[in-house]
Amino acid sequence: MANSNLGLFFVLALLGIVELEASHHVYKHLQTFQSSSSANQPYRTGYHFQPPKNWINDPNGVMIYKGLYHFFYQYNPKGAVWGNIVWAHSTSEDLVNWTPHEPAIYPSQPSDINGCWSGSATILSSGKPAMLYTGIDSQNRQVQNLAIPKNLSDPYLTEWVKSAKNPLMQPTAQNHINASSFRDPTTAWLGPNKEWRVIIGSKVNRQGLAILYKSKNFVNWYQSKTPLHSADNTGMWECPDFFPALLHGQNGVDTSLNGPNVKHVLKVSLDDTKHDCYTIGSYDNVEDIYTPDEGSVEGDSGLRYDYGKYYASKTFFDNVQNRRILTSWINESSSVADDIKKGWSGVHAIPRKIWLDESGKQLVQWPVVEIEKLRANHVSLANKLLEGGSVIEVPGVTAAQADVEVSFEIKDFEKAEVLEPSWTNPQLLCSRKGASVKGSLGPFGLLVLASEGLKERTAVFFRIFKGHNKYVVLMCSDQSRSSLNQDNDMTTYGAFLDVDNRQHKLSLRSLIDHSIVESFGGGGKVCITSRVYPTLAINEAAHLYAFNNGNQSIKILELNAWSMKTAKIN
Ligand code: DQQ
Repeated sequence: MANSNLGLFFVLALLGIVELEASHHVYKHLQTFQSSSSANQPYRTGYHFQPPKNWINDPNGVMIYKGLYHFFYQYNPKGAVWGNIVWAHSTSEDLVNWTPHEPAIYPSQPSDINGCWSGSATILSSGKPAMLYTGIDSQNRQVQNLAIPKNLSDPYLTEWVKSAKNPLMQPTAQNHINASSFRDPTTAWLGPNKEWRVIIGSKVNRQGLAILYKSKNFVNWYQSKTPLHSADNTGMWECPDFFPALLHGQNGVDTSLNGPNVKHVLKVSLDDTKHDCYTIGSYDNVEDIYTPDEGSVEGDSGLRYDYGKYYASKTFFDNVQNRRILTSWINESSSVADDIKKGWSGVHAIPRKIWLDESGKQLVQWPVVEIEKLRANHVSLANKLLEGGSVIEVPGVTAAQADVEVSFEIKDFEKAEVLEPSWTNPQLLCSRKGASVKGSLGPFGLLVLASEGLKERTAVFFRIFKGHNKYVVLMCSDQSRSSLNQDNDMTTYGAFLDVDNRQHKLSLRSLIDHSIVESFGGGGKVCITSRVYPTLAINEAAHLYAFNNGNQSIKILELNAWSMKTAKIN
């Protein structure tokens, strides 16, 4: 951006930050501001989903139709900050390469004239897809609308027709629904009485709510007397997602399935903290009540899909490959000034297969297998001892765009540091004990997007502690030295990883893509995604290392790394 533009930006930004509305910062004057974005774009990704320019947020209406994956998403066609929201649309045969289409749903009627916000796809019994989405109506109220494809024989579904009956659900004086907290309908499911059910995110004071509506024909909806679920002191629930998961195995199932071998998952995106949290429980489809299992923690201290940056996610059932797939928006960690300068903001995570762990107590996630077709230049290491204090380079891959899988062997568990009883917050523990803080068993792991000499590096690592009556594994992603540009949010992320210590083995996979690092610990039991903006470690100047900063040796049992080819995205 030219200097005069930058000056203008700061003046506008000062005047323009008007309020925090519906979870997104509103920079009114920047919503239609198109800078002549620079040609030097070290932070654009090679295989993560993003459009050529502008702002994106939540995935919407994800589904498979006639063998094609459809991906819609919140998009500002006019600028690099949130605003002017439409549903942009891309399709794919493999979840890796994406073809763009014209926006599918955009403001055009009184019930969505001020914005087409998030929503979901439901495949009706006839096989016909239907989109329920939130419209911001002419009075700025949040209401729920329906759109269906114009031409079902077109696999690309490029044209969508809105129901003449919109809005189908709206706040009224009778239902007392708050018109600015009523949004993001889920995929609907069929109950035993053949009525459709859908939930909408809401809140009453600080109580988060999943308001339940029912319908026989998908057009006339009535509100159920009680919400499907609510939880005190959790704030607004955005983008809820409610789906069944099999007790055993990795297959996904249709959203309407219920029965003895099934648990239910309720995910809510907490507006207050911008975290996607979930509980696992049971769904009584006669009373229409969801009850989290005993011991399930609600709200921000509960389980999260991802302990880094990962918000407004949505799953869908892929009935061709019998799997449930999770998609999500990954926001920037850079300043708004830098977003304006580069002309875009936001990427989407690599779609993940998601299933219930054998314990039934948490979900497991793994990048869809299709992403592996981008792998090239395989390099590997085996049985390599990482002595305390050592750093070894993994040469031969394009470290700015790579996929790395490593498994470590840990001996001498009894040498682990003692976990103080007050160390209950893993993120805090990771930031106190970052990668450069020496330990006993760890920190050990990977240094990604690292510059030669390690002035810049993002450290993804483990530390093992001796807890009260078991060993505790901490997984961290330390961004504190990820960039020399201090304008970025460099928060360190962390989570405890529930693994069977007796195995003495720990695995880590990181998908590295210029400004995003998605890491999967313990085979996908803990995921941490971070956005980083190195100034030195860019493109060919990026390096990849394995490290151990504990005083005990750790063995790399196996390390496999690949350069990742660039996908054809939009
Ligand atoms: N984003 C949408 C809302 C949703 C929020 C607006 C979550 O529908 O609640 O762009 O990021």
